Amino acid sequence: MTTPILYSLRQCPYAMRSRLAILHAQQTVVLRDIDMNNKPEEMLSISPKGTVPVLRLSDGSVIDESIDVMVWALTQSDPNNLLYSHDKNSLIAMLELIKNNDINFVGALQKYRAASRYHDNNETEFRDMCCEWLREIELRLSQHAYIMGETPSLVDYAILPFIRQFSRVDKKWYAQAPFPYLRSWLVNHYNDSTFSKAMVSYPKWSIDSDPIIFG
Ligand SMILES: N[C@@H](CCC(=O)N[C@@H](CS)C(=O)NCC(=O)O)C(=O)O
Repeated sequence: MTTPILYSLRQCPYAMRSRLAILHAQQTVVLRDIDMNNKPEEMLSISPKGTVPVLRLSDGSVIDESIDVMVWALTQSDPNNLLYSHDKNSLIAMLELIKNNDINFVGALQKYRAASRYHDNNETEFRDMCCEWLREIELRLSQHAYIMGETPSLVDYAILPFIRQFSRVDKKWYAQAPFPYLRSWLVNHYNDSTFSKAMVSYPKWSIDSDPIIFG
């Protein structure tokens, strides 16, 4: 039985969420942190679309959507019940929320980040678009400690890397934004050893690198 291989990128929010799920699921993978300007043939041959994360399982099958990597990992083992298995309808609701995040929030976030980088006049407009989603999350976090309830779920780890990105665009604005529950939720995640483990920096992978066991 060979260990699954995860093609990853430290700062990529999609790769980050997959690493978080792998750690929470107590799975072990061989991690290959890639150079996006020189994507490895080994990865492109199994996933020609060229995005990270890509997970190659021991049976040769390939998972190349971050949310599918998360669900795969937690289906293997879910000691903290991030899939809320006690409630049959939860997974559907969670995937719906994550889809909303990935389409609407991430779209606005990319525009906000670009506007900030190029000192574009539209920065506030795009930030306001992001805030529509953040208000929804803030409301949920004002009712319970995590997005879906009193315990963490798939949604928390799926959207965490994107909220982190948002918080770093304009740190001064974020620090006084009307999202106190969101801020403390984010800080709590930062203080979690699993988050630190997911963010460890590894040398870039090349064909003659020693394998990095992650998990
Ligand atoms: N829908 C994909 C999106 C992944 C994605 O877009 N990852 C970025 C890096 S953060 C990427 O690989 N972009 C391709 C590139 O930069 O060439 C997923 O959820 O896995």
